[in-house]
Amino acid sequence: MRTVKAAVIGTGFIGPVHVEALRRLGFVEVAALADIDREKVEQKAAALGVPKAYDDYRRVLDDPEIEVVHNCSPNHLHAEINRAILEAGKHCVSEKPLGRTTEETRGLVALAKEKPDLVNAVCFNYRYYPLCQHAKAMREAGELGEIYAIHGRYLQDWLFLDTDYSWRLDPELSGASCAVADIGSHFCDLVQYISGLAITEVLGDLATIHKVRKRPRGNVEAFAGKLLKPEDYEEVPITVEDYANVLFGLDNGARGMFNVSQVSAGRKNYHCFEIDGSKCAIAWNQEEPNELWVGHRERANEIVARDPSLLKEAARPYAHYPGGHPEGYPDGSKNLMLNIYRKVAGEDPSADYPTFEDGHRVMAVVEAILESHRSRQWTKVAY
Ligand code: SOE
Repeated sequence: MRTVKAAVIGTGFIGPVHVEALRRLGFVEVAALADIDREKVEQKAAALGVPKAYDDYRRVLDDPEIEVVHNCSPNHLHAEINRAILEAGKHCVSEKPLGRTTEETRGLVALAKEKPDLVNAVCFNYRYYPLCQHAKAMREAGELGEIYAIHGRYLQDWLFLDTDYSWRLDPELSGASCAVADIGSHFCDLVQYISGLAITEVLGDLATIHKVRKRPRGNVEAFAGKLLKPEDYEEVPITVEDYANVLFGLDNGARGMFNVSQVSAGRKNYHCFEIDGSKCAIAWNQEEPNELWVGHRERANEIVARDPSLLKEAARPYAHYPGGHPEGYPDGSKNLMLNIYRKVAGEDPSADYPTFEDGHRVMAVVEAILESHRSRQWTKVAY
């Protein structure tokens, strides 16, 4: 495989996750990092051993050796930077959400169509856990039967205290939704991908548990988990949700529900789904990702272990170690990056990865949930 050079824009929680995943591929060189804060980007580049540090993302786009640009900036910059990456003739790997509104994401899908030679990808990484791939392969083989219902939850606690603050709570930076867009988006993408179904209508009930939060003076990363002293913060009103319950309908008539929370004490990244089919049910939990539960009525339930020898053929390449040697979050990201870069390197023209179209479709679901909450009515998803 030829060597591909990449740059990562954004050095918060997720930028370094991309750097690590890319390095594990073996044929990708992370040539540059970019962030607006010169001191921070230089420190991160030195710590991660990345040769170039830019304090303006445009310099990445002008750098002729860089073929692929990863957009790990805060949400309000996603659309602008994604557009600029494609217009500069570089492959674009965007963090979710693709943009803050469907107006932005629709425009990006249209631009991507004009650039068929450039990869456009969105990081819905949870698809690429081996047992999620196994679940999808079970559905494709007809082993779930007709899907009746999908349910699940995505719970975290990093916004549990009123002293927890993040740019994700500022609609100017994050968009009109916090928890639904940040983590509900992953749930919706994952269950649609595994089931092969599309969410067509929603009924959302959103809540802002902490209506006033203590914003630290200075910037704080997700999961930073710092406890603050009174002199360190100022009080700010919060308008976006940190909790939501959502009912939904799917295009085969199946029913669904999920809830999301970033204020559930003790839940760190508790992302779970269950899919009920006419032949069996399946359940998976991101915090125990090496087991898939298969539920039966007329015989004993099963646990499928993440052991390559037990996985469906299509899922096997996503498991890199023998059973009993756990794989998790960094490995799912590595699997996603491998698929994207096999396409970039010309090794696999039909590689499976989430595209701008997928990012747009999930944003349409998020917007419908917000509209439903506002109108207190079931709302159709306007793709
Ligand atoms: C913060 O809620 C966050 O980092 C999300 O932004 C990620 O997408 C999710 O994987 C973990 O939690």
